[in-house]
Amino acid sequence: MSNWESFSEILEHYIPQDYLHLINNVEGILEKEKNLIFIPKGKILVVGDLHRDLTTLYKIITKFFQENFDYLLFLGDYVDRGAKQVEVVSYLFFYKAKFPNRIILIRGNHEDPFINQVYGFFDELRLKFKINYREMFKRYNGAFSKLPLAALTWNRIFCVHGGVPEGLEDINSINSLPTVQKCIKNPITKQLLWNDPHARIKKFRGNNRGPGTMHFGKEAFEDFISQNSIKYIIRSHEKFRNGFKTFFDDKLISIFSSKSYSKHGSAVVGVIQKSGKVEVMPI
Ligand SMILES: [Mn+2]
Repeated sequence: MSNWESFSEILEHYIPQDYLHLINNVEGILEKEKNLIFIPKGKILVVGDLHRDLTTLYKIITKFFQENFDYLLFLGDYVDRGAKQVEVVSYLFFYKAKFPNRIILIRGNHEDPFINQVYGFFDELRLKFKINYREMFKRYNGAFSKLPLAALTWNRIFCVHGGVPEGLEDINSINSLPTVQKCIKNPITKQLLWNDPHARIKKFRGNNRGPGTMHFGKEAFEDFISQNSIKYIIRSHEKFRNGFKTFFDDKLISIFSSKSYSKHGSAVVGVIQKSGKVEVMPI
């Protein structure tokens, strides 16, 4: 059952109050979710960075319904870097409001006003809403600030936008990190959303993405997964040649689901089967 076409028509007639109503609904749902959200047993479709790629999002939603997935997990970075950002967020919020337990949205480093004021979202809101744009910017970022920071599946697959943070031993302590942070300031939260894997380092090293961001190596990764009995980590945040790359004996899978960056870009999704098997496939 896909409401894709019907929602396209509805969205064409949206007025600012309708957008605010949708934001309110989703905020109410997000307020009840934990920072580390648990996904029960089922077939899960995992999506990496979207960055306003509405065409790929359409394919993802179609796949989710046609292939009878139980859960649809998005790893963040919904906005910035081009047009159709409001549309992408509206679709995500529409489905989140409709299927709150099956659609899971976690936070990326672009779901932060400090970043999305500069990389495109603020400008798109200004063009689209003309007078109410400052209010819309505040309200969208208010909802983004309530997004969970990571997800853990029934079979111990840890899903996060960035990666392993230095200074976090027990993943359950993610639930005690401050919630409703408008700008991402907490050092652990920042690293969860910003860190990148690195094949040639052991533990942690500074990352040129900016202050407080790190690269994590194989030892850091293995300590983290063994302490928390994690089988795999699925993350996003970086674009690779074929849309994905694996690290650390294929136990870390990095996926990217946006074709916004180039005409010939590859986008992939991750699939976690009910058997526990993990696959990456083009979308
Ligand atoms: Mn990112």
